[in-house]
Amino acid sequence: MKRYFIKSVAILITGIIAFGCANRSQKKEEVQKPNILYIMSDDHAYQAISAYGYGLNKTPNIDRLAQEGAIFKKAFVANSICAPSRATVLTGKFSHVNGKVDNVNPFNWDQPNFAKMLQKAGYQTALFGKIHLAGAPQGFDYWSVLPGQGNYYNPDFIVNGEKKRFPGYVTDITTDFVLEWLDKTRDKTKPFCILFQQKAPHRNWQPAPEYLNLYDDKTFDPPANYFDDYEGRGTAAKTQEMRVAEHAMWGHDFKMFIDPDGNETGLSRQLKRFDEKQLADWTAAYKPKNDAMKAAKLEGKELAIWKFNRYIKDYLRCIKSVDDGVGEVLDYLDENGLAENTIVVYTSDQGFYLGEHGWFDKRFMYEESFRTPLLIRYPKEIKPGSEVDKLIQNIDFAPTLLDYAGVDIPEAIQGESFRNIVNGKSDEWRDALYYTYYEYPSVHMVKRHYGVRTDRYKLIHFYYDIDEWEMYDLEKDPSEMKNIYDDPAYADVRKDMHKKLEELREKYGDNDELNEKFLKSYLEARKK
Ligand code: SGN
Ligand code: CA
Repeated sequence: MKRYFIKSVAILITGIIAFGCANRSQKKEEVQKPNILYIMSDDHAYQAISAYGYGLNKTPNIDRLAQEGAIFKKAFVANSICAPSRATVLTGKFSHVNGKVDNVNPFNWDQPNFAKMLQKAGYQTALFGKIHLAGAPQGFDYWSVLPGQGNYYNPDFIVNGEKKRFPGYVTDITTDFVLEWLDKTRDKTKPFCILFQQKAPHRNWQPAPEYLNLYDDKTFDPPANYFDDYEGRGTAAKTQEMRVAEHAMWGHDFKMFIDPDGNETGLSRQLKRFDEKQLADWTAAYKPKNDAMKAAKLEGKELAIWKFNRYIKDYLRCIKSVDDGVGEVLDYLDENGLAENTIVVYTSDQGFYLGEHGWFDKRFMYEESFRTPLLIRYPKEIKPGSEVDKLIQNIDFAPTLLDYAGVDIPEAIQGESFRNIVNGKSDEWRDALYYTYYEYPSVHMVKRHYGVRTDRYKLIHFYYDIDEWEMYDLEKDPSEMKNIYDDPAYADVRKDMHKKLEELREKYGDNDELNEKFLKSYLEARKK
C-alpha cells in the first residue's frame, strides 16, 4: 500500500511538471526515433490474458495493448523453453544458429544482438528482471537481472555486475526498477529501449502477499482434456513428466508444509528467505485452505481437480502482480507524454499448459506451449483493436524492432520484420513455421523433436531414443488429440508437410548432424 501511495504522489508531481513542459517535449519527440518497451513474462500462457478470451482471469492492463494496438492470434516460439527463447529474441535466429539450444548449453554473448544494434543507432538500452543467460549481458547501458531463475521473495539482483539483495516481491521490484530508470536514470535526449522481463508466473508460482487469497471464492473447471489418457498420440505424450495431478509436488507446488499423508514436504526450507511478516501472511493464507483440503480426504478425480485449482489459482495470482506492473508503466508513459512515441510489446518466452492434456510446463510443439501471447501498441502506426492472424515467430521480434528503429536488418537474421503486416501495408507472409526442441533427458522428460506448422497442419518428428512422427489437423482437431500421420486420407497432406519440413530445414540451415552435435555437448555439460 505504502509503495503505491508514494508512487502516486511522485506521479502527481511529475504530472504537474510534465504538463508545464508538454509543448516543448512534444516538439522534440516528433523527430525522435520511437522508444521501445519490450515486456516479456516467463511462462505466461495466452489463455491467461483476458484479451485472448478464455475467461480465466482479468488482465485489464495487458488488455489495454490489444484495445489500443494489435493482438496476435498466431504468434509462436522457435523452441519452447526459457533461455533458448531469450537467445532467439535477442539474435533473431533459431537455436541451432545462435547456439543456445537448451537451458544447459552455453550462450555466447559476443554474438550480435538487437540491443547492441540499437545502442549503435543511438538508443539508450536497459535490461531488467529475468534473462537466464549466464555471463554479463551485452548490449545494455544499464542492467539489473536475476541470477538464474531468481527468487520470488527478497530476491537477489545483479545490478551492472554487482549482486545485491532487495527486500520485497520480485514482480513489484522489477516494475519499480523500470519506473525508476525511466524517471531518474535515462538520458531524456535519447530514445530508449527497455527489456522489462518478469520472472513471474514461472514455477513454483509464489503469489505476492496481497494476492495470497485472490480467487479463494472461485472454483475453476479444468480444461476438457485434463484427464487425457494420451490414446491416439505417440510415446512422447505418454512418457512426459508434467502432469499436474502426478508430477507437481505437495510442498514446492501445492504449498503444503505437511502433505496429506503426514510427511514433511520441505516447504519450510524453501521459505527461508521470507521475513517474519511474509511468513506469517503466507501461513495465515495457506494453512486454513490446506487444513480444509486434508479434512475433505479427497481422492481420484476430486483430488486431481483440487490440485488443478491450487495450481491455477497460484499461477493467476502471480499474473495479477504482472498485470499491475504493466498498468503502472503504461500510466507512467501516459503521464509523461511518452505513449505516442513508444512501441510497447507484451509477450512471453513461450506458452504454457494450464491443465490441457493434464499438464503444466511447456517444451512440446503442441499448441499451448508452441504459441505465445503477443500484443503490440504503437499509436503512430498501429490501429487500435487490430488483430493479426499471420504465422509470426519470435525470430521476427529483433528484425521488427530494428525496422521500427530505422536500423538496417542484418542478412544473418533469420526472422522477418512484420511491421508492414501489423500496419496493414502488406499481406505477404510465410506459410509455415519451423520448430526445434532439444532438452532431453531432463526435468519433465519431453523428448527431442522438431517439426513444421502451417495454418492448418502440424508435422512433428520425435527422435533420439525414439523415431516417431505425428501429424495433426488443427482445423478438425485443435486440441491435438488424434495423430493422423498414418491415416490414408491424409497421405497427400503428409507428403506436402514432409516437403515443407525439408525446405525449412534447408532454408534455416538445420540438419541431423547438428542435432547430434548439440546432443553430445548437452550430455557432456550435464556430466559437469
Ligand atoms: C525449473 C522448473 C521446471 C521448469 C524448468 C525450466 N522446476 O527446473 O518446472 O521446466 O525450470 O524452466 S522448479 O521446481 O525449479 O521451478 S525455464 O523457464 O527456465 O525454461
Ligand atoms: Ca519460460
